[in-house]
Amino acid sequence: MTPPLSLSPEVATARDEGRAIVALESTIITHGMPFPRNVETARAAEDAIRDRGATPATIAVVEGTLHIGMTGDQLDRLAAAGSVAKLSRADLPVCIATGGTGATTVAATMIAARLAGIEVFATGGIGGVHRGAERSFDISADLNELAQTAVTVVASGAKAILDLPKTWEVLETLGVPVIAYGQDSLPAFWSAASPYPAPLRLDSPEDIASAHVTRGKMGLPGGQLVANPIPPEAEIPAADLAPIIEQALADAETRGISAKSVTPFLLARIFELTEGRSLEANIALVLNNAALAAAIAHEIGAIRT
Ligand code: PSU
Repeated sequence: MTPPLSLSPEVATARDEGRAIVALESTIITHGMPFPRNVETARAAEDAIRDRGATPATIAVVEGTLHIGMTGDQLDRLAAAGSVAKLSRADLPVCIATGGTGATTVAATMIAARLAGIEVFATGGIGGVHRGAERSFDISADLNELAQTAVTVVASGAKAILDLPKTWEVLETLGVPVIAYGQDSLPAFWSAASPYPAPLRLDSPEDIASAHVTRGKMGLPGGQLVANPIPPEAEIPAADLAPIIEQALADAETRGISAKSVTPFLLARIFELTEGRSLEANIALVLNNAALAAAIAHEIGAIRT
């Protein structure tokens, strides 16, 4: 049974020609950034991939069709739509079955990429274990997805609004390779370094591609998380951010924000509290991740041919 996938002409051609393709998610557009910077960033991320000779495939569900690669018009409409569903593993089939429209999270984008035969995906930061998870049990479905879907995800670690040590512990338990790119510590989204040592470190797209292919050959389910630090000129030092994150978390608690709304609320509140600086950093790291993902996709292609 084939799901209702729709490949954009650009992605269909790239697939026919066996060219490198990089998936991009859409929740970052609808729930992660304000309009119009969201759509500008979506286009810039696509261009960062094209500039490196690979093909971008932005993924979203529009009226029941799972799009792998979107037209400029579709991106504009999605970015400007006020309330779009945020689709993770549980919601994706229901949205498709009922003709709905929604943006895909890391988990849902991995599923869609895998269905389309795309092995590399770039985003900003994965979801993870929320602070206070010992009370709320709020753990992103992104973590389980990394354990079961064979896609290499390039992100700047997990978002620093989360409980990072618990997030890394869960990924370790799930057997997900967490690979810092070119440094010994794990990045912390808006900040390049953190006190947490990286379980694995690789210094080249070739090595990351080789690890991806080896994992597949061994028949191991699941993907890899490549934790790519934000470029130094764009980072916000962790010490500057700590009180801001605390403030945003306190505001979320006061307002009773829960479940899927937590991450979008915190990102928007941190944007206000940093007077936009967090958004500039987020954009810089997304573009940097898109570029690295394109290089990894090329190397996977080179190994396979
Ligand atoms: N990267 C960003 N901004 C975002 C996201 C990633 O720079 O908003 C999205 C991804 O779609 C990720 C989601 O899957 O945040 C995590 O949401 P949650 O914590 O509710 O699982």
